[in-house]
Amino acid sequence: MGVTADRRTVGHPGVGRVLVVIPTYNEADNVDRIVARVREAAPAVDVLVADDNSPDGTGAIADGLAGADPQVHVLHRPGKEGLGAAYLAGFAWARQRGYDAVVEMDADGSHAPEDLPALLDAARGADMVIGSRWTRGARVLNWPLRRLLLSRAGNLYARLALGVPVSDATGGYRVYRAAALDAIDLASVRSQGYAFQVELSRLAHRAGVRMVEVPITFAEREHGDSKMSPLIVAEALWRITTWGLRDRRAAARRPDALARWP
Ligand SMILES: Nc1nc2c(ncn2[C@@H]2O[C@H](COP(=O)(O)OP(=O)(O)OP(=O)(O)O)[C@@H](O)[C@H]2O)c(=O)[nH]1
Ligand SMILES: [Mg+2]
Repeated sequence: MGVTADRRTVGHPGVGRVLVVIPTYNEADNVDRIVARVREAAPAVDVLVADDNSPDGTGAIADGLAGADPQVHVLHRPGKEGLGAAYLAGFAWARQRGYDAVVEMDADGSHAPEDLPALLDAARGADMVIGSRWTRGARVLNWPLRRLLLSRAGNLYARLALGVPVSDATGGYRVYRAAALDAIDLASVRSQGYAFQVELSRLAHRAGVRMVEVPITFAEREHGDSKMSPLIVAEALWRITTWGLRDRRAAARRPDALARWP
C-alpha cells in the first residue's frame, strides 16, 4: 500500500489524476518497454493502452501488463480505425472515470516518458501542453532528412493556413486537462492520422484554450514498423487546406472584414 496508493490518489501535484493514453497497432516489440518507462518516470499516473486488435498480439501483451499492475489498463477496439479514433475513445474512457488530465504518447519510444514530468509541470499553468520538437531546447534524434523536412513543412503550412500559434501542431506528445477537452467539440472531429493533432490544435486555439509548448527530445522508433503512409500525409494536407479556406471565407463574411483587409 503506502507510497503507491498515496501517489495514485494524488496524481500529479497541481494537475490531479492523470491518464496516459498510448494507441497501439502492431507494437508487440514496444508496448512492454513503453509502459515500463512511463511507470518508472511518472509512478503516480495511470496508463491506458488503446489497441486496435493488432494482429501481432499487442493487445494480449498489454492484458498481461494490466493483470500485473492495477495502474495499467487496456481498451480493446475491434479493428484498425486510425490514431484519431483510438484517442477519442481513450479520452472518453478517461472522462468517464473522472481523470483530470489525459496525455497522448506514441508507443514506439519516440516520445520519451522521461519528459513527462516536465510536461505535467507545465500543465499547472495551462490547459493544454504540446511537447514540441521545434522549440528552443528541443532535440530530434536519428530522424532521416525527409522526415525532418516533412515535419517542418507540415508545421509551417499548418501555421500559415490556420494561424495556430504553436511550433509543433502535428506533434503527438501532449497533455490535455479536462477543461481543454470540455472546450473542444470532440464529436465533430473526423481526422485519423497526423491531421488529428492539427485539428485538435486548431479547435483548442479557436476555443481559447490556454496552450504552452515544452521542448522534448524526440527519437526515431527503434522497433516495429511505421504506420505513416502517403495517405496520412494526403489527409493532413487536404484537411488543413479545407479548414484554412473555410476560416478565410468566414473571416471575410464578418462585417469588419474590409477594415481589417491589408
Ligand atoms: N490504436 C491505433 N493506434 C495506431 C494506429 N495507427 C498508428 N497507431 C499508433 O500511433 C502511434 C504513432 O504511429 P507511428 O507509426 O509511430 O507513426 P509515426 O510516429 O508518424 O511514424 P514512425 O514513428 O516513423 O514509425 C504508435 O503508437 C502507433 O502504434 C491505429 O490505426 N490505431
Ligand atoms: Mg512513431
